[in-house]
Amino acid sequence: MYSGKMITVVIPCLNEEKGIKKVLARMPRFVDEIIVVDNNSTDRTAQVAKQMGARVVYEKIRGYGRAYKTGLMNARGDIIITLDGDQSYPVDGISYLLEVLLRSGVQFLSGSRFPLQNRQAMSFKHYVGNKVLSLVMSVLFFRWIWDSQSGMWIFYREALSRMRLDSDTMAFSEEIKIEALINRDIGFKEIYIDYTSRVGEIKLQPWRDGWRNLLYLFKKRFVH
Ligand SMILES: Nc1nc2c(ncn2[C@@H]2O[C@H](COP(=O)(O)OP(=O)(O)OP(=O)(O)O)[C@@H](O)[C@H]2O)c(=O)[nH]1
Ligand SMILES: [Mg+2]
Repeated sequence: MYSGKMITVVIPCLNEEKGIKKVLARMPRFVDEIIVVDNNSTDRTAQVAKQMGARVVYEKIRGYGRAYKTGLMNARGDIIITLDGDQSYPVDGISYLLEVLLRSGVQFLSGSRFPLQNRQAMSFKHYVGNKVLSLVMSVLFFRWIWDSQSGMWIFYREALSRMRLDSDTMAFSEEIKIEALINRDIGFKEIYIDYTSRVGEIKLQPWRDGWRNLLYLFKKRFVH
């Protein structure tokens, strides 16, 4: 519990046995529920997560968005916090993000990795890709977006009932932000967070995922 609210953390994982151990070891004690979505991992992610006290939910169909939809469906907290299982997002920043959300006047807050402090944390290709996608999203939705691809969000669970979340892929990250910013009852803000290099093997395929995410922005804007 935090300020009278039940807190759930949701972490999608595909082969993150190294990273998830470090992430869960630093999880604040006030977090009531930790849901690790095991996306058909072939390593010991699920066993490690269970040993560290997390609730493991299985999603056999691969896909970042798919994993999130299954995890969010199982969440029971009033407030949900998301991050990767690769230790790249600041677990220690959770109480700070909660304080900001509680005072923000919106229901959805996204952690922005930009302006990027630690340049080693993101390859040049990822950096340019993220910047281009954020610029296109800003133009399409008439609103400056610092980090359209950020994977750390904090929001009230009730906001989910007003969102239409279709994507099963990495595009889910931009989709949930779009659903928050186009829905006045939800509201959307960004707050700076630190970002560090991931632990474990990279899964993201920059060109494939980059193109898909770019096309998805136009689909979301013009087709919905
Ligand atoms: N890529 C990918 N990640 C998944 C999938 N299912 C779950 N995940 C998890 O989703 C989170 C984000 O994926 P990452 O591969 O870290 O993507 P990224 O953060 O954009 O790329 P990195 O800079 O390599 O960390 C990680 O915790 C993954 O383990 C999947 O099917 N594909
Ligand atoms: Mg990552």
